[in-house]
Amino acid sequence: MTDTTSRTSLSRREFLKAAGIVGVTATMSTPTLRLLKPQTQRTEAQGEEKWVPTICMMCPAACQLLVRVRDGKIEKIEGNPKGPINLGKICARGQSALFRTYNPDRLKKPLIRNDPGQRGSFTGFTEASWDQALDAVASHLKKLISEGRIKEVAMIGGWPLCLYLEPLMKAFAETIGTPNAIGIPGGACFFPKAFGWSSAIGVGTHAQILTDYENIKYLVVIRRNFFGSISVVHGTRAGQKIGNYKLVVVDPRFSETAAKADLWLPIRPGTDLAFLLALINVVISEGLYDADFLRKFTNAPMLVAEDGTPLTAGTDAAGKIKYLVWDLAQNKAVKHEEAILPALEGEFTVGDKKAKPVFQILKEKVADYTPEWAEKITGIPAATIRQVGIEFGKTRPAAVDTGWHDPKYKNSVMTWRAAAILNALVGGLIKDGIIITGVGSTATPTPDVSEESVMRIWGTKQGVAMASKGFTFQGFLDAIEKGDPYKISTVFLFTTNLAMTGPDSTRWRNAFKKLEKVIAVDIYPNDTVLYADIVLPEHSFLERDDPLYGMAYAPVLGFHTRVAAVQPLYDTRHVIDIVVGIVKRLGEDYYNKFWVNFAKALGAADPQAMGAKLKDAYEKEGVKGIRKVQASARNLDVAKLESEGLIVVKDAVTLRKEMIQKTLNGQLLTPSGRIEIFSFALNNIKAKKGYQPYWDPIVAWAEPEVYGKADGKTTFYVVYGRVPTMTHTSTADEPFLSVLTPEFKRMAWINRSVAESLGIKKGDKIKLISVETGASVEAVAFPTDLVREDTIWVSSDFGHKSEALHFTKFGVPYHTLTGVKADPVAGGIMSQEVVVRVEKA
Ligand SMILES: Nc1nc2c(c(=O)[nH]1)N[C@H]1C(S)=C(S)[C@@H](COP(=O)(O)OP(=O)(O)OC[C@H]3O[C@@H](n4cnc5c(=O)[nH]c(N)nc54)[C@H](O)[C@@H]3O)O[C@H]1N2
Ligand SMILES: Nc1nc2c(c(=O)[nH]1)N[C@H]1C(S)=C(S)[C@@H](COP(=O)(O)OP(=O)(O)OC[C@H]3O[C@@H](n4cnc5c(=O)[nH]c(N)nc54)[C@H](O)[C@@H]3O)O[C@H]1N2
Ligand code: SF4
Ligand SMILES: [Mo]
Repeated sequence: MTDTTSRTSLSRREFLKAAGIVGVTATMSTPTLRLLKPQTQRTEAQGEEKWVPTICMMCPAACQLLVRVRDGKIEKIEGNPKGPINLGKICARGQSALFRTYNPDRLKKPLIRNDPGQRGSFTGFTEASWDQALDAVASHLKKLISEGRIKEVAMIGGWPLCLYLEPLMKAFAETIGTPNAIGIPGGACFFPKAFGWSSAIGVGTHAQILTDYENIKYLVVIRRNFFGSISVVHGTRAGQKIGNYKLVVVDPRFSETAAKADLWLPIRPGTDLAFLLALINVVISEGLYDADFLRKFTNAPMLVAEDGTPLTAGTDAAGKIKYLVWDLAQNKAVKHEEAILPALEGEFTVGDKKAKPVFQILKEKVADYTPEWAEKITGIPAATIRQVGIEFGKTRPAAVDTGWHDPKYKNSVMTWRAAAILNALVGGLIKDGIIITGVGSTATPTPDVSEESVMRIWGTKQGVAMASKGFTFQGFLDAIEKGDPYKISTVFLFTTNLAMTGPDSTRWRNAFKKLEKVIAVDIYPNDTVLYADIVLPEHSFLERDDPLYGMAYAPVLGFHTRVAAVQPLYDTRHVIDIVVGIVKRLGEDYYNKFWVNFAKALGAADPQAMGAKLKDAYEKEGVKGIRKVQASARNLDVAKLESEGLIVVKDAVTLRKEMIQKTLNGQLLTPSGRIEIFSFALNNIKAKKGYQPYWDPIVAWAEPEVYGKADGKTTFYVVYGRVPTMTHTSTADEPFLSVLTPEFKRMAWINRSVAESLGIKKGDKIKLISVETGASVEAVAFPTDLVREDTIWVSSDFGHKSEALHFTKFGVPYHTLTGVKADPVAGGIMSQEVVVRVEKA
């Protein structure tokens, strides 16, 4: 690890000068306050201030902002008080977002290099005009097209693109003719968790479901840290009501959320599923479940034959599966909606078949998952598990939190499925506890990707059940290195720092060196950008107008946008202008096709007509024109949208009522339209692949790969999390945030008594060595009682090597330790299936 201290402080002074912030010394102790104060005083006497609405892009939480601008300069950023997402609040990263525009390290002009041998460093680049850079991209694509090699192009997106403009990337890919375009967040962030939830309620991404923090009375949080891995929509809501609910935080280390909890349960990593199964056991065996909810809202009464086949009765007009229940009132099997009192328990004879309600099977299944059983697996005392189970069952509303990030283990899907089932048992779904957001209420099923895509072919080969969704970007490695299933020669990196955020990051770095051409769209010379041949710098988010977006996360249905707060400082472009600039150079046909594909990817009912409108509007007014077309297609008042930044079309009360009604009517996105205690999706996987607990149609214990592999003496589980003042690897170079982040959050946490026995002291350099691959990474030790004895905790935000970043400091690039894997259901990266040895460096 390089010592960056001296260049950091020097550059900070330079930065302050560059940002025009005078009167600030580099010796400040509370930089936040002192930095902002002089500027406020200095500008009071000057031009008129204006407040410009936008959406924060410092992390994926999409907080709604107001930006104070005077004399063409950004002075201050605040939460938009009208914003239903963050309710006027923002975090430290949002506050410091102005440095995203004024950071001197930004990419300021397109860059081209001719010697691919220099990939991996910032040397060898020459500044280019936009015409030169876009011509270079277009001529490479033309060459691939003329040689019939266009499928060799892969487009990989990071969260800043995927959250907002994945349709742009997909339309670009479709237009040039490659099936290989995917964002990394699906496999690296959320799909296993989302699929676990959606197997029960039809939706499950963090944008689609929200814990009802306003009303909750008992909250169990697993694998999540909403006060540390912040998104204000969750943190604010949970924080404002703290004290109104009992908070139980399950985490192998003492997180920021654990610090606010009534009960912290330091669980053995990867075993939350056993904990949840034992809670289910307690809730059922103590009779604390909500039978009425289960009967009305879920398929818990559905009859399942002895051979495991559900008794179905065709589909309705909307394609939803109809099924039979035993009606105790009529004493016969009828369709669910025709029953007066569906049975939850017992065994019945229907025709020549013996069948039991799903709830009965669940009860029998979890009978062995006692707190005593779970204690052995999780390390949490049985008495504590029983106590939590009883409290959870007796308090209403109670819920297991939605979670956000979890591609961590082989059993991640089943873990979140168990959370959903536990919530259903106490009526904590949709009506209470976990609610469906506006974005969730309008969700449609994720389409399959092309059968020819590398992601899908690779995922299928790995045996990933949901390979058709194409989230398995890991597959590009084999394609680049070995041409398997075919060669990928050209990669577009759209706003991703894949050289740090992809598992087995060293392998990614080496793979980038093997490519014919690498093109990166970014704002910073991050580690990944150093591997590019053509660098296309984007405007910062505060310098740009954006299209219209659905309001994710909020419990309302609404739309919002970005309005440019200031003119671009440098020779940068909007990513839409970049893509349009490329397709235009490919010729009129491609250009026209692009607009239709873009309209299609945006979900237009008539892509031809919408495409023509978008093209026309863009030619007249650029991105603002696109926004106008989108807004008028939804009958939204464009002037209001541009002045306030957002429009709510359905409030929280109306939305919730509608969702409850939809659930009762059987209109959820699940195959049966109801909450599925028996999952038809998982049952399909079972039919195709045979039975494994990882896709049990109801729920079952399934081990993580690392289970039992760390002894806490010489071998350890590695768990990671985020730091409140950092976002993944993209904020390490923010001068302000870098100063705000305490050093111990960059260190590797190791249990104090374990550290003592290994002779490791605070600040010692240590090595974490992967038991599986032998890969090793250096870290600075932080001995503490706040982590389990068998566990090492690291922040996932650090470890940059780029010499072009001047404000980064030390940290652990943990993805050098992770291998390339895929969980068997969702294809998630299994980012914590790692056991390490610890040595003094
Ligand atoms: N090491 C590590 N790996 C991880 C994670 C982690 O925390 N650490 N988290 C996992 C998760 S949950 C996720 S969601 C993924 C995220 O993976 P990535 O999407 O790769 O996340 P970041 O590290 O934030 O990198 C985002 C990139 O976008 C650039 N960027 C930021 N704003 C803009 C913009 O306005 N325009 C353009 N063009 N570029 C911009 C940044 O400079 C940075 O290079 O990573 C997964 N992998
Ligand atoms: N400050 C900040 N906030 C962010 C982000 C960021 O980069 N920085 N990124 C955003 C994004 S894209 C995402 S995906 C979310 C992620 O936010 P979260 O969903 O909260 O995910 P993590 O931070 O990965 O992990 C949360 C906690 O899980 C604990 N943990 C690890 N393994 C286990 C386990 O096996 N069992 C249990 N019970 N706990 C475990 C970790 O110690 C950590 O405290 O944060 C979002 N908000
Ligand atoms: S949580 Fe913070 S960084 Fe993320 S969008 Fe909100 S204000 Fe921005
Ligand atoms: Mo994420």
